[in-house]
Amino acid sequence: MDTTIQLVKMATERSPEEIVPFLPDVFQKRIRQDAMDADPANPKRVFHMGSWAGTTDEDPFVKETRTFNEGALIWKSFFERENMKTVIVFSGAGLSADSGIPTFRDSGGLWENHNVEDVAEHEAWFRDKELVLRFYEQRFNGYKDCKPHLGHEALARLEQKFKVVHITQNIDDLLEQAGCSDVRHLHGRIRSKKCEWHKDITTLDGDRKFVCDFKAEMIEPVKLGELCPKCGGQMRPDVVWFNEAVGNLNYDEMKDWCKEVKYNDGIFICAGTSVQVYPAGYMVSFFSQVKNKFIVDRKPQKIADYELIEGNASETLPVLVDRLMS
Ligand code: BJW
Repeated sequence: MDTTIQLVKMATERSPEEIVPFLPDVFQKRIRQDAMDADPANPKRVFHMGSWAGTTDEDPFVKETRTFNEGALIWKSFFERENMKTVIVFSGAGLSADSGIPTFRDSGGLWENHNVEDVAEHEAWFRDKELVLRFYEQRFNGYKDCKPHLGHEALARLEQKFKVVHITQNIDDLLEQAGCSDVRHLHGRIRSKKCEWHKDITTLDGDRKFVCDFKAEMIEPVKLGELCPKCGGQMRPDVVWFNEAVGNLNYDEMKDWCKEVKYNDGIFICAGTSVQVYPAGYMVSFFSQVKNKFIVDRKPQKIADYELIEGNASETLPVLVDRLMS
């Protein structure tokens, strides 16, 4: 297929982020113009948009008007996002507390009734799988009916004005439920399960047994005896325990975000974490070079020159978000 056609076809089918690096300037300019002009109510215009790509007889868009229209709208939002300032929200258990999910280290928190080393350490799994699975069954059932609160909803509202990236230590999906579109889970997700020999698991002793690639959505809590359909290992929750590497923390990406936030007058919000667990905790010192930065917590601790906002996330976040949006 002609390279031009191929590129434009890609532009309708893949995300802009994926293909921008391959697009020559002249193409970007044209797509930008057409995307800005795209009108969902006027397919004729879309047909016209397709026709500029038709440098050969084989114009793919004559048959794909709808796809191209959808593609154009995705590009439109991409270009609009490009001009937005970035907000990075780093969160922990305190963000979900007002939705009824207990934190770890507060009084009444999870670690008051459980020894961390019995249920959330890599070695604990091999000592007593049943105990660990029972702990996560309770957690799964506790999360099942929880709903986002006004703080989560406020964070979702930020996307009307900013490019927002959530980096959360939480394993619940309350941010997604509230409508947040870019959520990275550093410590895994309660609604996912994986094989105990999954290749994502990296331990300090460099054990080479972790080679399987089976993961699935968790509809019911994992039970002892539920085996991996690929290798026969015991299934486990897809979370990160102590002494397992936090594979989802990409330092290069973090450096890029930090630069962008710092030089583009962006914002960093740290919400509801005691900052006691690493490497996640490094985020707070990493972003301390940023000018607009906040710690939102029921008991915020003084770190560098962060502005401290004290109180429950469901009450303080809506106020902070209104302030940032105005
Ligand atoms: C409210 C509120 C309301 C309440 N409104 N606010 C230095 C560097 C690197 C590593 C280490 C290091 N030092 C030690 C380590 C090792 C270790 C570690 O951090 N240990 C610490 C105890 C010191 N880290 C690890 O082992 C990590 N892996 C690793 O380092 O690997 C190295 C490696 C490299 C190469 C090969 C192999 C290995 C893994 C850490 C995994 C953490 N896992 C858990 C469980 C996840 C699954 C699950 O959820 O069950 O993650 S433990 C737990 O702690 C969970 C949380 O995400 C995490 C953080 O807790 P969080 O969110 O901060 O909660 P709390 O309870 O502490 O705080 C709540 C806050 O909310 C408080 O401030 C309240 O005031 C506030 N609050 N109500 C607003 N309504």
